[in-house]
Parts: sequence; C-alpha cells; structure tokens
Amino acid sequence: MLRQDTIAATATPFGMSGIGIIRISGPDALAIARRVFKPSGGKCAWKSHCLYHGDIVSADGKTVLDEVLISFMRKPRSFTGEDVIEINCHGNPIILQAILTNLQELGCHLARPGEFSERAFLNNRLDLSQAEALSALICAKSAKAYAMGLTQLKGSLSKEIDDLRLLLIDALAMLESAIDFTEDVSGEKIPDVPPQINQTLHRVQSLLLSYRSSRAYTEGISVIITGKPNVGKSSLLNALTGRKKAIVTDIPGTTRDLITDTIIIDGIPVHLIDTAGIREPQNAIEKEGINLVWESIADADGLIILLDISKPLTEEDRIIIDKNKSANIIAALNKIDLSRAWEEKTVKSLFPDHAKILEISAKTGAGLEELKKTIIHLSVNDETESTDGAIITNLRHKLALEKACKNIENAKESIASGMSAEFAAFDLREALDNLDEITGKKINNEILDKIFSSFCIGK
Ligand SMILES: Nc1nc2c(ncn2[C@@H]2O[C@H](COP(=O)(O)OP(=O)(O)OP(=O)(O)O)[C@@H](O)[C@H]2O)c(=O)[nH]1
Ligand SMILES: [Mg+2]
Repeated sequence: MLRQDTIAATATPFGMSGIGIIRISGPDALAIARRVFKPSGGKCAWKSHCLYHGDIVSADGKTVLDEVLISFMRKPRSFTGEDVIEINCHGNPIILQAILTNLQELGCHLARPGEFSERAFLNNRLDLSQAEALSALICAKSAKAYAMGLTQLKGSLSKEIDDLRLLLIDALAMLESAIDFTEDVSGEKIPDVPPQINQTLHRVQSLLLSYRSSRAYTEGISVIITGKPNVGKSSLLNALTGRKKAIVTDIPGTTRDLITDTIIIDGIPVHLIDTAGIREPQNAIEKEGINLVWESIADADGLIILLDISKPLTEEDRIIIDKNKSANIIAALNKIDLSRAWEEKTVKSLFPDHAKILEISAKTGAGLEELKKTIIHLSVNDETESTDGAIITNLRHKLALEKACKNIENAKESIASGMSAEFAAFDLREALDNLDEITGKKINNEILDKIFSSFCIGK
C-alpha cells in the first residue's frame, strides 16, 4: 500500500508549553520545509538527523510565524520510514495552528489519528504489536503499564511470536513429509505428536496466562465485597479506602446499591464494590439490590466473602459460600476485635481449597494490609517465565492467541486419535494465520484502520 501524500500534525498536547512539535511525513516533507524555513545565517545543509535554527514563515514567505529549531530525518531512517521533518516551535496552540495552516496551503494533509504509526507499520519500521505497544505506552496510567508497553515496543512479543511460528513451521514440515510418505506407502502410520506442537502449546498458554496480570496493571481489577447483612461490608470498603463512602449502621440491610471506590495497591488500581447484604429480601428495593449483587459477581475479578466471626455461622453464610465456589475467593473473617463465636478452622471445609482465608477487623484495621496483599495475588501471577518476558496486554492479541491455542489443541488431538496428518496440518496453518494477525503479517485493512484510528493524533 503506497502512500504518496505528505501529512502533518501537532505531536504535542493542545495547550501552553515551552515547546510544541509539528511533524511532517511523506515525499514532499523536505520540499515543503525548504519553503517555510528561513535558516539563521541564510544557509541550511539539511543533513539528516541534525537540528537547525531559524524562522518559520508563512506559505507566501511574507510573515514570520515563529522562531524554531527544525530537524530532517531522511527515509528510511525515520519513525515512519518516510522523509520526516520535525518543527520545534513555541508551545502555543495559536502558533501551532498558524504553522499547520500554512503547511496545508503548501500541500500537506492533516494526519489522521495514528497515521504516522500506520505508515511506520506499512513501511516495516515496526510490526503491528509494536505499534499497539507504542499507543499503550503513551496512554499508560501506571509505571508498570508503561514498562510493559516499553518492553513490547522493544519487540519482546514480536520475538516470541516469531519463535512460535518457527516451531509451528517445523512441526508442519514433519507433518507434510508424513503426508507425502503416506501417499507412497499405503497405510503408513502418522507420527506421534511432534514435540514442537507441545512446546508451542505450552508457550501460547503461558502468554495467555500473562494477560490476566497485565490487564490488572493496565485497567485494574474489580473486587466485590459480599456477605450476609451486617457482617461489615460497608465498614470494610471505608476502611480499605480511608473514606466514608458507604453508610454504616447496625441495622441489617443498610446498603442497597452497589457502592464503588478505587484504591491503588502496588501500582494496581483495585475497584472495590460494596454490595447489599444477601438474605431473603424483605421488600422490592432490597430484592433489586440483591439481584444486582449476583449480576456483578459474575463480572468481577475477585470476591471477598465476609463473615462475622463474633456471631454463629448461619444458613445465609453457607448459601453465599456455596454459590461462589468457582470464583477467585478471599474469605475474610471480620470483627476479630470481638470475642469469637467460632474458629477459622470451622470454615475451612466450607470453602474450596483455592480460597484464601484471613482474619480481619474493619473496625481496628487489623489484617487489612494482609488482605490488600491477598487481593493483588488474586490477579497478578508470575506464570510468564517460559515466554522470555513476553506478555500480552492487548485484548486483540489475546483473542488471536486463543484461536491459535484452539488450533494447536485440535492438531494435537487429531494426531493422537490417529487421523490423517492432513487435518493437523490444516489446523497448524490456521494457527500460523492467527499468530500473524498479532504482528500484522496477515490482517485485513478494515481491522488495521480500526486499530490505528484509536491512536492519538500526531503518533
Ligand atoms: N466490632 C466490630 N464491629 C464492626 C466491624 N465491622 C463492622 N462492624 C459493625 O457492624 C455493623 C454493620 O456494619 P456495616 O458495615 O454496615 O455492615 P454491612 O455488611 O455493610 O451491612 P448491610 O449493608 O446491612 O449488608 C456496624 O455497626 C459496624 O460498626 C468490626 O470489625 N468490628
Ligand atoms: Mg452495607
């Protein structure tokens, strides 16, 4: 896809700042720059990757618009792979707009969001996963999210995908030689599952696991506090956030709506949700509130089931525990500042093995630091060791990897069940296509447009 036009856009945010940058990219970038730039001392060698001082003048050459530093990056050694000019002017939107208008008069088109990155991708300066990492890095909301974007920009995921491709191509070659052989010698057996298939499957699964942790850093996790009325759910929300967001009373059934607040734990935004106490509803409002709890539990990343250790366990507690066995559960035994009606071991058998059991007091704050650590362990894991630090942070990549994973599993199954190697070969080719979607080796233009249009202008 050849792009012949020259584009320009402001690369710095709208507002007053010391410096504002305008970028120009395309075949006419240098010719246009020559028209608007008047170098101090009258001469400019336009050496690539050098800075020159001078004035930017209007398209007719009559008006000085600003005093600037300008640089030229000759293709292909530029971000887009095309000739690129960067004008460092003063950071006032009036100045930037005036320069841009004059550049348009000289034939520049205003760049669409992400168009510089799109050109970089089309000119093979970076692959699609790196372009997406760049966008994620610019939008990162935590230091960890930024670090993950940077690692991916440097090619960690691209390399892992390339390695996986090579393994699959090896496996495919083995299968294809088996197919050729079978044609010659009728009844020849299909080989065992090639080791490359198992290796690829393991590494794809590790990558998929990394999504949960990375998503925690980029978007945060949602944790619901549930339990029967009066166990201290709202008190716990307030204690964890340090704010009086939810009403606390000793009347069971105080909370009706979902009450949400966010805290940052170890760089991860944790969206805590306090809920109505679950019991046989006493009226229509409470019923609505309890319905809301069940709906939101289904979408949550984690669940704190709160029990009141100062009162005997009841049927209501047991129902809540039974209905949430498969979730990511923390069982928090609250009110340990009061005398205990039962011990921790009493509830152990009620919860599944994967549940974490903690003792806390929302009133005194006891056990809350431990609870915060446990919340983070719900969502962050270190299961990425076999992928050389490559992780996935992007939903598009996750969906493509899930498809590839399914293809590889299908290939494995058909070999194991003695089917013709043709079937497995077909699945492995599909897996390759799905991996190629991630790096953009194989992707349709509509998806490309959609991806790049979500980038910022000037990137
Ligand atoms: N002693 C003690 N009291 C607590 C603790 N946590 C909460 N309480 C008290 O328990 C009562 C109920 O607290 P809430 O936080 O309103 O309970 P809830 O689970 O939100 O109740 P509903 O909204 O009705 O479902 C209040 O009187 C709190 O002060 C605790 O750790 N120790
Ligand atoms: Mg409450």
